[in-house]
Amino acid sequence: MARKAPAEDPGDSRLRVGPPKDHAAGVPAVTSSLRHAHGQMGVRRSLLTLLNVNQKSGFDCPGCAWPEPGHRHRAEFCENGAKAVAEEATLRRVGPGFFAEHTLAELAGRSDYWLGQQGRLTHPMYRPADSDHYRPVSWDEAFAVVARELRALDSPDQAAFYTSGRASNEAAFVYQLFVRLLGTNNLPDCSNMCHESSGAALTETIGIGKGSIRLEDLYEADLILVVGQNPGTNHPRMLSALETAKDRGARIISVNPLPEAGLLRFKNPQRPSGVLGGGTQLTDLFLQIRLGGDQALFQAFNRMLLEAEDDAPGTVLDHDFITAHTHGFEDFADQARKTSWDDVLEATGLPAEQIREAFQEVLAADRIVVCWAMGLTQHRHSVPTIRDVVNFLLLRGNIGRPGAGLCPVRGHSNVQGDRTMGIHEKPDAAFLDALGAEFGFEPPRPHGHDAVETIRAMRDGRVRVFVALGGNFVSAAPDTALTERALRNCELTVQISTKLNRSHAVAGRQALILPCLGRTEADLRPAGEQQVTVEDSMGMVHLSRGRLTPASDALLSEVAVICRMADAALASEGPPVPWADFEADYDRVRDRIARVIPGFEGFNARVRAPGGFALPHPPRDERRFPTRTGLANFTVNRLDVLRVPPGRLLLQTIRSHDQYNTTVYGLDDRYRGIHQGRRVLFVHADDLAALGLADGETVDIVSEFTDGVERRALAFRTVAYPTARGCCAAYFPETNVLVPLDSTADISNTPTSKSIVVRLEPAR
Ligand SMILES: Nc1nc2c(c(=O)[nH]1)N[C@H]1C(S)=C(S)[C@@H](COP(=O)(O)OP(=O)(O)OC[C@H]3O[C@@H](n4cnc5c(=O)[nH]c(N)nc54)[C@H](O)[C@@H]3O)O[C@H]1N2
Ligand SMILES: Nc1nc2c(c(=O)[nH]1)N[C@H]1C(S)=C(S)[C@@H](COP(=O)(O)OP(=O)(O)OC[C@H]3O[C@@H](n4cnc5c(=O)[nH]c(N)nc54)[C@H](O)[C@@H]3O)O[C@H]1N2
Ligand SMILES: [Mo]
Repeated sequence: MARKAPAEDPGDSRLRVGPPKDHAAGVPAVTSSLRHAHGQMGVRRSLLTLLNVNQKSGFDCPGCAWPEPGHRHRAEFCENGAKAVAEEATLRRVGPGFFAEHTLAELAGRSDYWLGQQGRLTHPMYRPADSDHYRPVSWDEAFAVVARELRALDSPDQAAFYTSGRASNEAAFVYQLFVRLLGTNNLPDCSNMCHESSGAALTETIGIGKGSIRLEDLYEADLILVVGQNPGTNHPRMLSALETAKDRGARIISVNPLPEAGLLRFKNPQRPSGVLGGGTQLTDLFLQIRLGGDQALFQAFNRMLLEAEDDAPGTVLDHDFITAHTHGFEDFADQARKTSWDDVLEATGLPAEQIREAFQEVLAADRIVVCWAMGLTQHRHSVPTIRDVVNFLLLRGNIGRPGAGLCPVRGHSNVQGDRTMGIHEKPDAAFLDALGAEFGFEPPRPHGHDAVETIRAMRDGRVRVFVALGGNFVSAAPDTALTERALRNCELTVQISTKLNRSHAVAGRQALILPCLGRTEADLRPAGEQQVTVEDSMGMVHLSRGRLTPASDALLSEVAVICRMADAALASEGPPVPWADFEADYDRVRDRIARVIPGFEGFNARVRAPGGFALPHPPRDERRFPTRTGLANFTVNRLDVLRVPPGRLLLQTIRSHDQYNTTVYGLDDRYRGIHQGRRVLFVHADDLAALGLADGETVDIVSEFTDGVERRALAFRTVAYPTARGCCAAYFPETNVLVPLDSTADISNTPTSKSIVVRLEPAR
């Protein structure tokens, strides 16, 4: 194995480490977003663009899925939304000349940061079999290649169609329709690596895989638990919502191995006190939990709730709710009473008094909201953990009433909408029935491959064509070396993308880059300007309309790319589908969505109302739980304690403040005190000492998994950092090499990106 660290960003040699910040946002955030925007698009374009983010007639911020408040500020964007917009609206271009200059091998050796900095893709490009360069092609030629390779397969199940969560509802709907007409359910998506555990746990327990609150509920809560989430960086607009909740008297408990700046204190740039004063203290109680300890924490709460009820019958639990709306209470309660305190203390690493202190907050609160993100979903026992969160809320009737409920905070801006549109490798029968009836065909019924299964299938030659609607699969997926081999093993890989990334460089024998319009750009068609729709984290559907001149005349919208690809690939086979009409006028797509997907009746009219419309959510709206039992299900979950052999640490892979998943905007992680570098490993000072290491040393991180394969990430600088003991943290995607493909969450099959057993070795 090469002993040299991978080709890295020039900035790495200038790495500086300072103390972490104790607050988020405020003036530095505003200046930082403007500086970044100016660098990418100049001053005039920056202002025009940023003033249109999330306005009622503007475009949906491509940053995250946090909902827009009803009353919007003139500038309803955050620092990181501004960066996401600047990244797309950049004036830099990657045209045919660029590809003539660079070989694939050369591009594959570049970092995600360097690749992203090259700019927007401008032309469809084709890599002929085994060539070391891409060359320009016409759109028709490109679609002919896709059609030829799909027809050459023995079965449609030898193709897989990935989706990243930025695709609009309209693009997602025509995409899954095409794939199912082709005859497969191989529709892996970024959700498989993200909130799949939430979907799996919620569908089983409450009957719908989505959160049960609206933004207003957060404002009305007495207690908000923010668990396994870093909103200061990843959902900055959530901080304003938490601030409003605080103003109205809410208490906030943060549960996290890291003391994340945004959770501790928030300086709102849109308030005088945020610019001039000390800002708002958000967190009332910080529980610095061990990685993977949350199931134990919620089981402890559940046991204490039952015991408090025993001590004062009729005062703690919501018996009316439990009797009328739930199933399985007795079995659950029997088990919960037996929860072992020793296990709880070991798993959480928290002092018993702190858990009791947190429990007093729980007892004092009538209305409770639990928010979570990747800190809960990317562990082996994520599904049981989220089920225990559901148990916790069910005990006191905290689902389906104002100010209370479940709040899985989604990542990509339309990841929830894509699932609603049928991007799912395990579609439910009712959806397939409706789709088949509308278009006059029998959709395939067997389940398809999720993201992890798709990698296995490509590795083994069972999937030969890989198409991606957005995203950067090779960098987002686990086990980088294996995933690279898998993709290179394909006959054809196709990337529908806005920006250059590693998935264009690590390609199949033949490869296509199909460049498309982004959210910020005007989609002008002969039939008139087209708009798309998206669904936010709380089930609100609204329009998004770009205004900017497209990055190149050669770009097509995602809807157009998919419709033309489908037309070419399906030719005259199967039932007639008016692809050309769909492409010309997205209202025609929405008419079909309205007929296939419940909740979208009258779609075209309702989505044009200001602010859009809310999708139905039976548990939230009417305390109706469409589960197999017809009730909300309590569940019995074995407590899983992650044990780490001596001399080892649990590693979590996280986002810096200067990245959007695999898109690296810059090399700083300001809130954590990191400047001009990314190869850092955050470890508690006492753990460093116990391992015979110190702050500032260079180590290799070696992942230990039962398959005996040695996975190694080279040359990380240790940073003594106040994380929970026994735990460490480093950035994704640099550390994806360490996540074993076979290390996934039970049931959801999500890679365990937040709990990898590692040892550290001084870099040789
Ligand atoms: N600017 C920006 N915004 C983004 C993204 C981005 O990359 N950049 N990505 C988007 C996407 S797709 C997503 S899914 C979201 C991700 O949003 P987050 O989930 O906030 O992202 P991560 O950086 O993975 O952070 C995980 C957080 O959970 C904590 N954590 C890890 N393990 C545990 C655990 O076992 N228990 C507890 N209690 N805490 C734990 C970590 O310390 C960290 O604070 O953000 C979305 N928004
Ligand atoms: N180790 C580790 N791995 C992880 C995670 C982790 O926490 N740790 N998090 C996981 C999570 S939560 C997620 S969601 C996945 C993310 O996985 P992906 O969604 O696959 O990755 P992104 O980095 O968001 O994709 C960025 C690329 O999308 C393309 N793009 C951007 N906008 C558009 C658009 O409007 N249209 C089209 N067609 N393309 C566009 C650009 O070319 C850009 O390079 O990664 C997962 N991987
Ligand atoms: Mo995500």
